Amino acid sequence: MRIVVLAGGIGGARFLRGLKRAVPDADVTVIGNTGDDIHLFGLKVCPDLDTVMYTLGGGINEEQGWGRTDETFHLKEELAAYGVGPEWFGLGDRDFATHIVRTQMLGAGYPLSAVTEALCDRWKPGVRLIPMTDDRVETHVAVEVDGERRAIHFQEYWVRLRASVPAEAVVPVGAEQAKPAPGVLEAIAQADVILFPPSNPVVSIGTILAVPGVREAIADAGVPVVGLSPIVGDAPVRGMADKVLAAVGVESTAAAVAEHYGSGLLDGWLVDTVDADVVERVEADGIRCRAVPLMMTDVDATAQMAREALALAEEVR
Ligand code: GDP
Ligand code: FO1
Ligand code: CA
Repeated sequence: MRIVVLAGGIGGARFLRGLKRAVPDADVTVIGNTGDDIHLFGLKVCPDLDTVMYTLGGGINEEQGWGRTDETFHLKEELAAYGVGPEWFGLGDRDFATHIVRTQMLGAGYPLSAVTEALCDRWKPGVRLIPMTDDRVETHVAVEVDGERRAIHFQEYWVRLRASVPAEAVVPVGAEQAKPAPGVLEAIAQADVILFPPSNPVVSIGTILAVPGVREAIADAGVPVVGLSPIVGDAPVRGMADKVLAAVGVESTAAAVAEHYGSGLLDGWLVDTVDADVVERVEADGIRCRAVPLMMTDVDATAQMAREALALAEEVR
């Protein structure tokens, strides 16, 4: 079975670990969000791609959900001693190596998709991980600071400000001109099923869908498209998805997120059992909906979520 998954960072990566446990023989292609990417210290950092790669490859810091296990921060401290920041972004020594290799290969002319493949040669995530695009896309967030509206990098909003001010708009800068990376549209066209893991609907999956051709390819693939809600009990399970959902005028409920994707894109939607009351509303919108446990407490529980998603896909096929 060929499965295509659109993934952000933690939510996408943890779901993929469960999916691999549930269907070890499946041929899984992951289309990764690159809107969170940031250039720091002359290096290109791709948080969501790395989170997927490290999580599936066994190198992730489990508690944190991003960055490397067994990490140290000597390089960051040395840079800080020179007054070189930003001090608010925690790049560890082990993680730095990934960004150095990536930046070196990009400098030598390799596209990000080829670089990602090379990095995965080491980590062996057991899926084919493709960035959504080889072109530069950077999510910016419009905020009001001291009565003035300005756009800041998504990482500055998320990490430095901890989403503490309202996001007035979320813009994937460069997306309109971006082309899907090689293999993205092909994987979608050849998929047997397409899954939206419980990733951020705006800054993870929304950004991938903003790359011209991707949304259309999914809608035209003629195979079941099934999503899992990242919103449980009217709040994100972790992170600040509610802040960026508000920026696009979507309330933080499992039903509203399904409606935001819409029946033109989604065939099936899983909500958590605590949100069972919204099943009828989602189905009235033309999206088949089931309420099942959606907390990724461990890999077995997550594998069960993946099985439920695939079962729903068969129901709507
Ligand atoms: P990020 O790029 O690291 O923010 O990760 P993603 O975009 O892939 O996923 C973030 C989303 O995952 C958040 O909106 C969370 O609500 C959601 N999430 C995290 N853990 C769980 C979980 O156990 N269950 C569900 N349903 N959602 C989760
Ligand atoms: N998240 C933080 O909250 N603080 C950090 O200092 C931080 C550093 C960092 C370094 C590399 C990396 O791949 C991810 C990192 N993240 C950090 C996570 C990341 O900022 C966000 O969680 C995602 O981009 C949101 O999807
Ligand atoms: Ca992300």
